[in-house]
Amino acid sequence: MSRLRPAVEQSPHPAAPRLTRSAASQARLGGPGPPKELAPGPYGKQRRKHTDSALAQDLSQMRVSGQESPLGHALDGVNMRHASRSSTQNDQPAPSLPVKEGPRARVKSSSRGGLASVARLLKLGRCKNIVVVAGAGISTASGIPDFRTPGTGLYSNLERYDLPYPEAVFNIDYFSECPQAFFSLARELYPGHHRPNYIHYFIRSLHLRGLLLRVYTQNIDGLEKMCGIPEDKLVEAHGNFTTASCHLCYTPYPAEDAKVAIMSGDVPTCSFCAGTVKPDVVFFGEDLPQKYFLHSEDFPKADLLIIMGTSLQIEPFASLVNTVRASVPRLLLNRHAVGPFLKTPLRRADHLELGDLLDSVQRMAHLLGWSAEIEELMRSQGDWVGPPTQSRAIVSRVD
Ligand code: CNA
Repeated sequence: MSRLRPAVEQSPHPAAPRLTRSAASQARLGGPGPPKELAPGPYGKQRRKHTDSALAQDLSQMRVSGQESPLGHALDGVNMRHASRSSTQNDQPAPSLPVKEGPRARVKSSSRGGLASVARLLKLGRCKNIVVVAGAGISTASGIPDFRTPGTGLYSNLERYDLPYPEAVFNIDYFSECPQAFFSLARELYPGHHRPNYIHYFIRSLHLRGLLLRVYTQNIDGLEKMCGIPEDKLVEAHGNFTTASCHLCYTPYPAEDAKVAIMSGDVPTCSFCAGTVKPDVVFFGEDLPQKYFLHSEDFPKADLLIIMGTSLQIEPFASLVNTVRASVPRLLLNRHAVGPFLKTPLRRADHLELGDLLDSVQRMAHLLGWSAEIEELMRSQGDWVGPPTQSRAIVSRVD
């Protein structure tokens, strides 16, 4: 499978570089499942040591497809294990990653019936194995900014670290040099600061009705778990904060001690090699958690795919949405068209509803007659603070 996504002809932006958390994982996308050497480690995931073999090194390289790695410029002198260099664009200036999202005007949200069509399918009982693919956009209503919406706080907060591009915060070499950028993000995202919102509870509601096959999230904020979606229904593809280990020798480190150090501005260090310890959030070039490989069973089985709040920029996660059967309805709920929804004409079974995600999900719940149940669920966990018409009132923050 190609590591590159096809160029999007109608996009006004330059061809978007694609990032891969683990090219090794992508190579296995759609394959028969996890290879034996990736048996679960002590924390349910394996992190490939970069010295394993030349092949392993090659497969674990971070890719910024079609363009010079921004870090190639930004981190002169740093041993760039992961930086890749395109033979055709070596002299490009260090880019800030362009947003690969289509202009709203080009794709009409109503052109394929969007929410209403999919709600109808659900009501007809046609969708009983729903896979949800989620990104940072589902947590913005909880007060956690995403990366790509301009002018939001998360990236602004990181600006003082002079990151070459937003995702450098997840680059292991950048982390080696400047752990404080990631630790600043970690202080924001450590569970306890934010509460799940209506969108998380909508997903839980799918589960309570026996309709949720699995939710695959790129988020590391833990809000899916916090709203009550059970572990076995959840794949946190980019890891989480519940365990920690040394970024050099992978020696486990007590997660709570790491949290205390990071929250108080200290740098936790490994007692074995003195390397910097980080929470087990997946960085570029690291393998994805073992559970991620459930995708090879789940996606062929899915009878509805709901994609929410993601720019579909990070591989191998982004390509998952192309692995459902062609006849399976895919619903994109996002502010902009992304990924395969940028192509025109859309695939026959594709639906999209563009706009604020919280509003879209509330409307969908209304169409399905689920609003009262979701509100009750939220009330029972102390997360309901306002009527659905006042979208922003649902945002709750506990710190
Ligand atoms: P992203 O690249 O920032 O894209 C988010 C997408 O959601 C964009 O297309 C936005 O237009 C859209 N969006 C944001 N808010 C709304 C809204 N209210 N209504 C509708 N659409 C909205 O984030 P991705 O998840 O695609 O990128 C993957 C990275 C970002 C992951 O690896 C995460 O680890 C990382 N991240 C995680 C968090 C979190 O855990 N909450 C926050 C920020 C970044």
